[in-house]
Amino acid sequence: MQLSYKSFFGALALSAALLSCNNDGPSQEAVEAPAEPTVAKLEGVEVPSFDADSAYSYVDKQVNFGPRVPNTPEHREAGDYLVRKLEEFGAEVKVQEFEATAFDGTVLQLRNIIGSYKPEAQKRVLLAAHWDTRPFADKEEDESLHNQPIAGANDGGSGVAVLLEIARLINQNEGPQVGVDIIFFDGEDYGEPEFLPMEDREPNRTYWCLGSQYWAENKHVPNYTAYFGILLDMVGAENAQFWREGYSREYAPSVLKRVWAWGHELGYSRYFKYSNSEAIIDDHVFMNRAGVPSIDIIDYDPASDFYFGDYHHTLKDDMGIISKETLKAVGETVLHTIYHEPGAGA
Ligand code: AHN
Ligand code: ZN
Repeated sequence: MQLSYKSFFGALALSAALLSCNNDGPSQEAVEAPAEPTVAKLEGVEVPSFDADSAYSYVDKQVNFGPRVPNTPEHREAGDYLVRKLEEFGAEVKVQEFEATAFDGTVLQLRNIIGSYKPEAQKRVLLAAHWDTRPFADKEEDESLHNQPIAGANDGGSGVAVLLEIARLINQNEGPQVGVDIIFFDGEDYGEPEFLPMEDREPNRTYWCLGSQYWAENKHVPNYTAYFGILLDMVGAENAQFWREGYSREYAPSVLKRVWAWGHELGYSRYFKYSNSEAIIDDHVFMNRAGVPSIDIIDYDPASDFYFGDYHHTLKDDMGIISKETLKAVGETVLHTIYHEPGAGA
């Protein structure tokens, strides 16, 4: 019997979902930091400097719309704003509108929002983040709060904000040699709430990452591919910890190496840790499934009591936990990685 690529991937994905969401399973593994992480620099390239105040203002703007929960006016308005910003920043914008069915049968009206730079360039990099926010504060201790939606300043807001700032900079300066696609995925955070009993869950499928699952099956450009992908998820909390996540190590080890080397080169080793964490179900799983070797920069620390930060999926995830320094560490690291990537002719 032949095990198809997809069912193999699906099985992998699901076992990891169970592990990571329940915060158990094998967790930490220290790895040696390379003596000197080496970065490959392109001569004569000027990397624009990341403006952390600007990025912070984009988090604040999103939070001010209210929770970006699918099928609400706040979600629609925030999505319209993201389309306008990418247009204002000179990207070629495409919007994928689609419906997806949630774990509880609700039909969600979703939009993936895609902005492209140098759409004609053969060699491309894909940068992504999810823009929706979680409908439930299901990790609050107080059960009466479980059905409240979260502000999602970090979970949702931060990744989008860093990418908007990168879009602004690409537009205002000479862009990188490679083409760049920025995708804001919808419906990432509509996975089953923690309080939903196991027997009420459908095995063998994931209700997380609905937008990236749709995109993997319906690319915005036929036969689209990219040289590599970077997913930003929860990249704005004070004292964020980015470990080398399992799928990233498995499917995109060289990308991980380059990004971490830039993080260290730029002085951000307190965020980019040379430690391995287990695999986590996130949009990069479907970016990889779509053929783009992709990593996840995600705030996840198996050495802490919470694994994800203590704000995760609680009402604490608001502007109070956002740090300009963290946004800058991630923004600068990603900018250097893409600006020092040679174009197709090089
Ligand atoms: C799971 O908890 C299975 N995945 C985490 C992906 C996620 C949720 N990222 C942000 N919110
Ligand atoms: Zn979340």
